[in-house]
Amino acid sequence: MGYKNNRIGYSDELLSSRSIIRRGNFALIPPDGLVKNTVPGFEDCELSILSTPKLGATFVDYIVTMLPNGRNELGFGEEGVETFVYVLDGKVKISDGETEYIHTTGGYVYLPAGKKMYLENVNGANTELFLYKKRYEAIAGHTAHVVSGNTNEMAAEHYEGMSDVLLTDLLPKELGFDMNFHILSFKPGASHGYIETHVQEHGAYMLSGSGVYVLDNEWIPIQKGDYLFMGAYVPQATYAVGRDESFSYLYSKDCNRDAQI
Ligand code: UGY
Ligand code: MN
Repeated sequence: MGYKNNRIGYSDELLSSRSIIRRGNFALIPPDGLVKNTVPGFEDCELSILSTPKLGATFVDYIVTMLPNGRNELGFGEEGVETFVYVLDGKVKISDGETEYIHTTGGYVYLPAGKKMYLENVNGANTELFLYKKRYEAIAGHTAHVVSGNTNEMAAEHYEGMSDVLLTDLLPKELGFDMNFHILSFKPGASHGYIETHVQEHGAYMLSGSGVYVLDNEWIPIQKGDYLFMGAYVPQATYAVGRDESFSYLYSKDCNRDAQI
């Protein structure tokens, strides 16, 4: 199995953890508790599974370190499942079996249900990825399509009228898409304008800086490299802390679909 942080043997300190798991509600998963999982198809990759339906999510998130020869030639995804990859650090070749995309840090690809994602590390060193999959919820008259881009080349907009909070939408605002990925970036001292309570779920990976997050009225310190699951309706907001670096995170959000009854 092995730990993601590659530590072995006894700790000199008392055992402790910042992890908080409230199944169906929210979870904070810092890197130190993560183990490496073997997933068929991922060769020379150190992969940890984050959110799953067992935690209360309707999607699955992963953090993946591709070693220099890392690859997935079998194809990530399955019938009826959409996939998304974001390059946290490094360089990777991504293919849907027809078209190839080379992406460096900040690059991403969304593949609609029906296409498998093939991956190859072309960095000559490790490459770090964030991966996502979800069962696609189709609606009549609309479809999703392949999207490829790099967030470093995209314009961010002021979030809810606040100039020190920036929002980037990674996928188009089209009804064919049943989810979107976003990056929210808070300058130190910035915050949400209010505590949100909504039906949509989030899986969020902290890209930079640090903050204090309120989840279901618990105030939780959080920093780069941590992962959050926010379940439906969990009250949520953050204050960014620190001096210079913005507190930024990549997150998924379901959208464009009515609630089931
Ligand atoms: O889009 C969102 O719901 C976002 N503002 N949520 C969050 O940052 N927790
Ligand atoms: Mn939200």
